[in-house]
Amino acid sequence: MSSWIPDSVTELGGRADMVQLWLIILMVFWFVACNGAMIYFLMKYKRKGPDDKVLAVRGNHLLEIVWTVVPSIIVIIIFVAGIGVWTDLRTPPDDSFEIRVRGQKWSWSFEYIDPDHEYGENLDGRIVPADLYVPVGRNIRFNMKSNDVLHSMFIPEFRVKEDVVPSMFTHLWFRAEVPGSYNIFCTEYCGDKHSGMLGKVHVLDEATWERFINNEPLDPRDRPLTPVESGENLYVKHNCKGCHSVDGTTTIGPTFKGLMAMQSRDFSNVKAVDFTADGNREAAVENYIMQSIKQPESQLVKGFPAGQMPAFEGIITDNEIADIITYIKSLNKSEE
Ligand code: HEC
Ligand SMILES: [Cu+2]
Repeated sequence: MSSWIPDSVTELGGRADMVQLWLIILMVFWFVACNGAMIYFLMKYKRKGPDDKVLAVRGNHLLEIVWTVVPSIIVIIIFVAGIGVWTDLRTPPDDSFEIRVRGQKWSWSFEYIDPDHEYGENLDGRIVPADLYVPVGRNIRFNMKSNDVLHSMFIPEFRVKEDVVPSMFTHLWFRAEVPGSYNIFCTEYCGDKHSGMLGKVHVLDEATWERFINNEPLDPRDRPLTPVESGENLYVKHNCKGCHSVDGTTTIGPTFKGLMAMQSRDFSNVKAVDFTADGNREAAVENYIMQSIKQPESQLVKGFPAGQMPAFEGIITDNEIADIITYIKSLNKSEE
């Protein structure tokens, strides 16, 4: 079953595939059998002429019983096989490791919940955007919620899919048996950049997982990112890119180009920051950007509607915001 759908890398996914495969085999068998018999009888009992008398059959109890009992048994077998996989899919094992998932326009973020410090002091509360890292062979439970509209979490290789809705937690769980990187899709149309709401689950072997929890580069040959690189990385992973260009074009939000110099945008709405004050204007703009990322509604740029940009308070750390600002500054530098 590998050529036309992605390989399953979970045990449950393999079982779901088997149920699906047998359903398809049964459907094809009965389709051919019923239609074949029908076509055969159509030809065999075609009326030969006006004198050809039709055979009058009044009923056959044996036949009635057979074609009631046999399909009933088949349907019961399908039900038992299906409900078994379904129940297991819906029931996370007790020892599952919890990860909080937040969906918002148009990105995913993941927060590790490790209150007992099973993985050391470093992991509890860590938030990563777009790319989720998990250890191989571990039961993982997603606790999911949307910050805005309806989304849906779909990981084809794990055979799991579940809606992500505002004001309600939904769940799914999986245990990936094969290290590798697997796609995450949003499968609930959620606006303009819905198709760009992508992510990956990276299933790590033990050694790589150790490096991840200790905040080391996953590949020992990699050097740590510079602040500008880290800022650009965050810009892509949180999908700021979906709404903010860096080349001067206005898309859903204002472009980041010229932001430090406060070019080509109308700040007359923004009361919280006094950009005209003498002294450190750079610091004023830095604080304005930080506030705009945490609480966009608090200071809307003129000409853009409220309710577009999601609030990143609690999702992006101050340190990461500093990297994003360094990245925005680097854009303006290359212009000069
Ligand atoms: C869904 C679209 C969307 C996403 C995603 C988004 N923004 Fe925005 N952003 C907007 C809109 C629309 C505005 C203008 C209205 C406002 O000020 O909130 C804006 C305004 C801003 C501003 C003020 C810009 C200015 O010119 O004064 C900053 C800074 C900003 N966003 C940073 C970010 C960063 C950083 C990210 C990613 C972590 C991000 N945005 C993700 C839509 C978005
Ligand atoms: Cu979505």
